Order: sequence, then structure tokens, then C-alpha cells
Amino acid sequence: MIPFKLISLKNKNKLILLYISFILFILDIIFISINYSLTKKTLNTNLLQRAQTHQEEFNLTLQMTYRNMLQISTFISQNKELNQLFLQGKKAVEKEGGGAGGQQAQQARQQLLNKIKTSWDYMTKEFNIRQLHYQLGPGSLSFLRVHKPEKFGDRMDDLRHIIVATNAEKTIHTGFETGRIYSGLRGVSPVWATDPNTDKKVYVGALEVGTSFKQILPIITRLFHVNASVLLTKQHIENKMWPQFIIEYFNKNPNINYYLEATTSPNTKNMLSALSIQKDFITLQTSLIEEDSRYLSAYYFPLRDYRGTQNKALPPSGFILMWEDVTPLVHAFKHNFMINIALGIIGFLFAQIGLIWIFNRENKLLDAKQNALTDGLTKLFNRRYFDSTLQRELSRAKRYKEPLSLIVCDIDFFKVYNDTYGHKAGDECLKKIAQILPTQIKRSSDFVARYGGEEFVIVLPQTNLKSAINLAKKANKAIYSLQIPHKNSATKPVVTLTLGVACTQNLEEGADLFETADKNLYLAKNSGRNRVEPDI
Ligand code: GH3
Ligand code: MG
Ligand code: MG
Repeated sequence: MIPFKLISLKNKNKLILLYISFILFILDIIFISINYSLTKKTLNTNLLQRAQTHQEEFNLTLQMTYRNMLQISTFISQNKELNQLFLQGKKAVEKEGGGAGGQQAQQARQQLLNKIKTSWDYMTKEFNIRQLHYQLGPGSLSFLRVHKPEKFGDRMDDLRHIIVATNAEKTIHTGFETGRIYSGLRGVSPVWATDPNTDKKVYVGALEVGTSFKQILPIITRLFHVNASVLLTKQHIENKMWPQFIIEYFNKNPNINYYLEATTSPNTKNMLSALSIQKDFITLQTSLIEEDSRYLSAYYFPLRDYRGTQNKALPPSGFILMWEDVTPLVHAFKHNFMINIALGIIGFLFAQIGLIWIFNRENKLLDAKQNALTDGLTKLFNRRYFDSTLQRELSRAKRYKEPLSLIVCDIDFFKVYNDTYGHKAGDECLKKIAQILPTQIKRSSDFVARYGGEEFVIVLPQTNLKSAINLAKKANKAIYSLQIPHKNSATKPVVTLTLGVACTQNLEEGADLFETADKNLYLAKNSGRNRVEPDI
């Protein structure tokens, strides 16, 4: 019998190694994926933070612009001399039939222009201001465009909501509004003057100072190193800009749905086609675009004009699109991930090598143990194992008052067999018998060992004499059934086995189990061989 306990231990070790390797592999994959998602999350958080910062920078620039416009309009609206001329103009327009007014209105307009023109020219040259516009209420009736003096007397109540509100409420207002040609970022102040006839302070109209997105976007790009575009929806510009202008624009740019009000980069159209911008997004969006081994991070958020900020139910006027090159950031992320994978693989390989080394050592120990306890030819337990195990079993049987039986088997005329068929054939015969004997035992506590030469022992714990004799007879028959030719045997022309049996329960006072079985074997040999002794 093969010492199956040791073999199964080796198999068990292999299985454990496989399990541990599998668990390590899974842990490694989990480690890599957690690391990946954490690094990716960090990158995304980083990009989102940049987006928020740029949005804040834009809003700050916009607020500062409104404030600048308002400061100028407030400052000018405090000039009594200018206000008197504006009041004269207002009175003249009223007298001369409204609209552009007549001769007197034109005189007041010209005087007002003359007074302010030099300062205005200087301001526009030095700063990003585009409009200075005196407008009469109620609503918005143009009195004097200092930036375009030849055009006056027109009414735009439905476009200049900031002016209308200023004239109605007589307080300051800011915001942006889309006009016929471009969108104006406005600061509007009320203008008051003392009527010389009544000596009373009267309301004259609104003074608007305005600039455009074209003027402020370059500041954002220069200060914050980010490209920026202002895009307005078709819906927003319809009924505001010149209809012909809108048609021409979208004919020229058939692939985009937005009107490009201002930009600091010629690549806005490419960005728009690379992004899939949802129609009604309401919060800040970010998107990473790969373009010729470069990475661009795009940010966009809705833009509301003056009316849109007053009435949140209105749709946004469009959106601000900003983008910047984040290639170094993405490369750092990829680099981190590669290192993470490399570490994962190296870690796994090291763990694996360590495990295999440990298990190999364990298996070698098991091999050595197995070699020390088994017989090389038959692979059965050897004499050493038998001796030690029998001692253990004897003590156990004694302790638990259980029977323990022993069968000693000896091949008949084996010397003759060797002489007849040769030593090699003898070895083969021993192996065959060694294969059959273990098939006769049934319990896991039973075992067969090669005692030496052509002698085998069968140890049967918890087995009485009768059962042991039965098993011995069965074994005797089984060997006979092999029908291994043994022509010179004096018993049969085949290989036969003689067996001596003993049981601890049937021992004579002070007798030894092995000696008794051996004595019975001797008796069986002497009484004809190929039999079992005792035979009851
Ligand atoms: P008996 O029936 O009385 O047992 O006679 P026997 O010839 O079997 O007994 P004996 O003790 O005289 O001879 C045993 C023989 O078994 C002697 C030896 O050559 C042979 N033998 C012992 N070990 C081996 C072995 O490993 N291989 C081979 N081929 N023969 C062995
Ligand atoms: Mg012998
Ligand atoms: Mg023999």
C-alpha cells in the first residue's frame, strides 16, 4: 500500500499553493483597480477644481468689468455741467416732438459731445471701453452715443432692459445684453440735474458705459492661461441681432449651433465638435479631450444675460467655454498607473516565488519522510513504520481494551521461484503481491507493510481473531487467484502465500503478538503451506 497520508498531504499542499496564489492574484487585481480608480479620481477632482477655479476667475472678471463700467458711468453722471446739457437736450426733445428732437435738441447734443469727447477718446484708447450712451426714459430713447455721435433718436425698449430698468427705478444697474451687432457688458447710472427754472432736482435719463466680451476675454487668457469663448444660443440672438446677420452667420458655419460672440482662440469650432454638449446643461461641465497626443481639458458653464439673471425661469443665453492643455497632468496620471501595475506584478511575482520556495521545501520534507517510511520496491510501508506503528496500536488497543490483530504473510518457496525465474521476475512477483494485499483491507486504520524479503504484515486494529483469520484466508485466495506460475513449487504450480494470524485478545499469558503470529506462520509452513494458521 502506498502511504496515502503523505501523498494526500503533498496534493493538499499543491492545492493550498494554488488557492493562496489565486487569492494573491485576486488581491493584486483588486489592489491595482483600487489604485487605478483612486488615481483617476484624483485626476478628475484635479480637473474639476481647475474648472471651478476658471469659472470663478471668469465670474470675477465679469463682475469687475461691470464694476468698472459702473464706476465710470457714476463718475460722469455726477458732472453738473454735462447733466445740465443732457437736461437741455431732454427738454428740447420733448418740445420738438420726441424721437431725435429738432434743432435745439441737436444743439444740446453737440455741446454735450464737445464737452466729453476728449476725455472719452482718451478713455477708449487707454482702456477697454466701447460705449458711452446717454438715453432718455421712459424706456430707452437714444439721445447721444458718444462713441457713435451720428446715430441717435432711436428707441430700443425691447433690447436695452438694463436702461429701461434704470430709467424706471432711477437706480444703478449692471449686466450684459445682446444688441444688434454684439453683446454689451453694461454699467448704467441714473442722471439727475437741477432744473434752472424750478431749482428742483429732476431725473434726466440713464448713462450707459459699456464694453464687450471681445475686450475682456483676452484679459482672462493672459492672466489665467486658459482659452475662452463666449457662445450664444440661436434662440437668444434671434430678435436681438440683425436677422440678415444671423442668417449669414449660420450659413457660413453650418455645423455649429451656437453663435460665437467672442473667443481668444481660433480652435473653438474644433473644440465644439470634439465635445458633445448637452442642450440644457445647467451646471459646470468638464471634459477631457485627446488630440494628437495632447490632452485638453474643457470646462463649460451657462451664461445668463441681464434678463436671465433677473428671471431664472428663462433659459441661459449661451455658455462660456474654456479649455487648457493638461498633457503633463494626464501623463503624470498614466505614469502613476504604470508604476502601480508594475508594482502589482512585481509584488505578485515575489509573493509567488516565496510561496513556491516554501511549498517546495515542505514537499521535500514530505518526500524525505515518505522515503524513510516506505519500501522502495513495493511502495508499501517499511519495517520501520511497521515497528513504530505496531507499538502505538498495541498501546491504544490496551488503553481502549480493544482487540488488535496481526497477520504475518510469507511467500511459499520463493527462493525456488528466484532460482527458477530469476531475481528480476522475483521482484515483479513481490510487486504484484504488494499490489493485491492492500486491496484486502477495508478500514483506514488497517495497513500493510513489507516486513522484509518475501514477508508482509497486515495490522488490523479493532479486529478480533476470527475476522483476522477470515481476512487472511481471503488474502490467501486472492494471491492464489493471481495464478502467477511457479512450476517448481512443492504446493501448487502457482505462487501461494502462507499466513500466520494472532490477536491480542487470544494471546497466551505474557506472549508477544508478533511472535505468536510468526509462530503460527511457522506452524502453517510446517503443515503444508498455502494456508492460514490458526484455521478456525
Ligand atoms: P519458505 O516456503 O519456507 O518460505 O521458503 P522460501 O524459499 O520462501 O524461504 P527462504 O527464507 O528460504 O527464502 C526467501 C527468499 O526470498 C530468499 C531470497 O532470495 C528471496 N528474497 C528476499 N528478498 C527478495 C527480494 O527483494 N527480491 C527477490 N527477487 N527475492 C527476494
Ligand atoms: Mg521467509
Ligand atoms: Mg518464503
